[in-house]
Amino acid sequence: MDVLSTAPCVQIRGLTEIGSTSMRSLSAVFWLLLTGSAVVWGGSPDRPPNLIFILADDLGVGNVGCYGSDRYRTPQIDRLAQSGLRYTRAYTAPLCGPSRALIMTGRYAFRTGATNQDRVGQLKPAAETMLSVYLRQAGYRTGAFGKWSQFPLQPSDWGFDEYLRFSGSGVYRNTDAKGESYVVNGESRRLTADQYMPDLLHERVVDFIRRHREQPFFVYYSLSSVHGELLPTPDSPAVEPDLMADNISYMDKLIGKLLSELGQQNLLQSTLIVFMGDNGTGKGQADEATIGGRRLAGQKGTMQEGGALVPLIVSWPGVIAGGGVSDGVMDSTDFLPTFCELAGVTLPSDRVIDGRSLVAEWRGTQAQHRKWAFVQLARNWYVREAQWKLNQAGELFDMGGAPFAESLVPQSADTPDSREARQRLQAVLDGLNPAGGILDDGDGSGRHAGRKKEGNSGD
Ligand SMILES: [Ca+2]
Repeated sequence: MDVLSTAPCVQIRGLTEIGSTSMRSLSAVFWLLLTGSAVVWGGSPDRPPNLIFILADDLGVGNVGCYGSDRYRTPQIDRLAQSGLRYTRAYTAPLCGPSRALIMTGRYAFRTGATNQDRVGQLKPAAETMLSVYLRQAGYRTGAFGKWSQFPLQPSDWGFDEYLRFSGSGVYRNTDAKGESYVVNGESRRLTADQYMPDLLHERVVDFIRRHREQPFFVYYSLSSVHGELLPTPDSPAVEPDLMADNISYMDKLIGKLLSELGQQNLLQSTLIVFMGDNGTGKGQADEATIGGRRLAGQKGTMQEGGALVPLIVSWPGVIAGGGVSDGVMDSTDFLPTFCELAGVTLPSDRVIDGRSLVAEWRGTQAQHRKWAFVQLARNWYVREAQWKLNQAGELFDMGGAPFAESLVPQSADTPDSREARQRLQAVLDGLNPAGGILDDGDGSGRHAGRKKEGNSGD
């Protein structure tokens, strides 16, 4: 089905997309004629959706309004959720680099070696293929904007046509040493005193979309927000700013501006938007990221729920029904096969892709696309079902109290249900066999490879 020409006009809480479907269909035909081949659509005569992947940094579920945050307000992200589907059991790795490697390769860390931050920096394009490469092969224009750490090389070495990247994490102003310069398509530029990196990123993303709106595009929009060190935003009060709340609000405002831009460009129906956090709330912020007065168990960098559970919202009006909440387990390796299916790309047969496509679930032809997620950092891992979690040491946890509590179930206290869960999840781990893959060589923190903690891998 060509969503461009047949999707109904929809209203997203104040964001009206005025249908000009015939014009867009003509544009698609024109593009096909221009290129002379349907291969730009991934072998399909229908234009695949634009893909905008917004990745917030260190933003946990307790920082997002529609997840029940007590303290933080995110009206624009909430509006995005109302227009699409919000996942309550989305899992990724509990640290930036390993999490991003899962998203971009669709493969677990014990296969790629991306078990800690340093190891992510050792990934090689000759060995691993990023989502951007597959999408470019299918005719997408690909752009990466924002944080590129902890990946090595430049986005252009990994399949991105265009990029703006800064160094490290959490760059906002040039007052930060790592914020003095940034790189645009290989050219280093100075961040000036009047420039604010989140605004700069927004402008680059909008510019990219405007220039490539006549063909399918993939935007990897990798935010500074809300990784530390946090600074006052342009909207912060001069006196006693609440840095976390202010930065969340500013990020939220920019997402609202992006949605408005897409609405003005008549691109909402033809664009799949993903909003996700790359890992749970950081340690310094986790006590305040409560939901219903309760703190999550664990935080960024831990193997408890607050490490790997992240906010995830997908919006694609006309395909994904609005206002949905999914309690199905979702794993961040799933984006690669999902996006490849949408682009018409056949997955490679020379390697294991761990992710499973979400497309049938989104189209309503399948209830849930998977029963468990796998989470790894360094030499620790677990497999997580909706109600249970089993780790590398064979410890089973009853997750009925998640995300606030997880209860160890000693084997001696097994019920018939827990005994079955133990066997079922152990069979999953046996099948994956993480210990038989690339073993972590680091200090166990998930940050460093083969050396002590006093390195400079960032987080
Ligand atoms: Ca992060």
